[in-house]
Amino acid sequence: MPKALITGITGQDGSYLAEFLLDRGYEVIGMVRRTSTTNFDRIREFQDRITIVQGDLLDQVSLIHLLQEHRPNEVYNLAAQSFVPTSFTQPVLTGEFTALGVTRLLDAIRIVDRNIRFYQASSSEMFGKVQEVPQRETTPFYPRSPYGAAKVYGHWITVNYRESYGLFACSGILFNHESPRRGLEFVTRKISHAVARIKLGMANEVRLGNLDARRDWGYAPDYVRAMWLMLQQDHPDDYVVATGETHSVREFCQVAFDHVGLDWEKYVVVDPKFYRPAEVDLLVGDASKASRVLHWKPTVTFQQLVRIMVDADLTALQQTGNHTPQVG
Ligand code: NAP
Ligand code: G4F
Repeated sequence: MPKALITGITGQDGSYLAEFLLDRGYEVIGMVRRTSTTNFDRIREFQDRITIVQGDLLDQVSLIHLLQEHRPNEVYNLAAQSFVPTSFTQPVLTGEFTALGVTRLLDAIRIVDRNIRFYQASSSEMFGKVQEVPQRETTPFYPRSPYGAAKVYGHWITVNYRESYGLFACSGILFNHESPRRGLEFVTRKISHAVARIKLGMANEVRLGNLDARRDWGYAPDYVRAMWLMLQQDHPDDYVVATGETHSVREFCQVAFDHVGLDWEKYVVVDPKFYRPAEVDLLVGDASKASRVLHWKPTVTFQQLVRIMVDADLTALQQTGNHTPQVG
């Protein structure tokens, strides 16, 4: 039975990846950091089928011990401070988690077992002020936030450990991917949740920042399949994973409100509080390498994604009432 260690298992992608690997017969070890209260909402349904272990990307000794004790065949490094606005207010901490955390884990692998296959969660945020449209593996990086800069470091240290020590280390340059499990602070979920609340009479507006920003939005379960495929190849490499379509935040609002029969312009309020010190205006990926080598293709369209998210929030709110906190 192959064994995989997932850092960031309590996050959106970690929870989908764990389910995906369990379905393929993997033993799954999920690393969580110590908190005073647990945050297992996304993994509760299959928690009894995985092993939860404590570790922290800030603490290299914990990573070495984990690898020594559990001896995984594959390590998926999904843990990060992943919210771009927080990276502007906590740039040093973001660098510790999202940049240096990658080195701590790679070096733990180098010390414990160089045969471990490693996946690094790189990001389209690395392209930032884009130097080419669409963006591909060879497009130069120009990050626009401390988060983007930290991910560039994480990307290059992954390449460096592959080239220096022969590690099977891959970097997946994933464009935005969303789902009903997306954190409430990210724009897609903020919109789908607000649409459901407005439709149910629980709210009467949603305050957003830059409606002109364009993203290449895909469906998270499709993207975790790409992560796994990267580690099943004969050679380690880096891949862009994207749908190839780009849409604005405004379009996301239109489709989401349309889906419940409401006019978005009556409910969306632009609030400069949500503007960023530097913005990424346009992202659209060229995933032709992933298609050619991994035979990967997205299965969910933009319109379907928006409807999946709105429907899930409507159902959850109808079942549980208004228990979800409103967040910025
Ligand atoms: P997410 O929902 O924010 O999950 C982040 C995970 O990292 C959580 O499980 C969090 O644990 C954990 N974590 C944070 N700091 C940690 C630390 N010091 N030690 C151990 N664990 C820590 O993110 P996601 O959307 O699933 O994304 C997964 C990865 O892909 C991230 O690296 C993100 O930057 C990257 N990425 C995401 C996208 C996207 O569109 N979703 C696109 C490209 C790249 P807690 O539960 O304790 O907070
Ligand atoms: O949903 P977002 O916060 O995602 P962002 O910044 O693109 O980052 C996400 O995708 C990256 C991949 O490219 C990941 F690496 C990263 O970890 C994260 O998962 O914002 C999307 C866009 C931005 O341009 C933002 O300015 O939406 C715009 N926006 C407009 N109003 C808003 C809001 N974003 C948020 N979060 N909240 C708003 O009210």
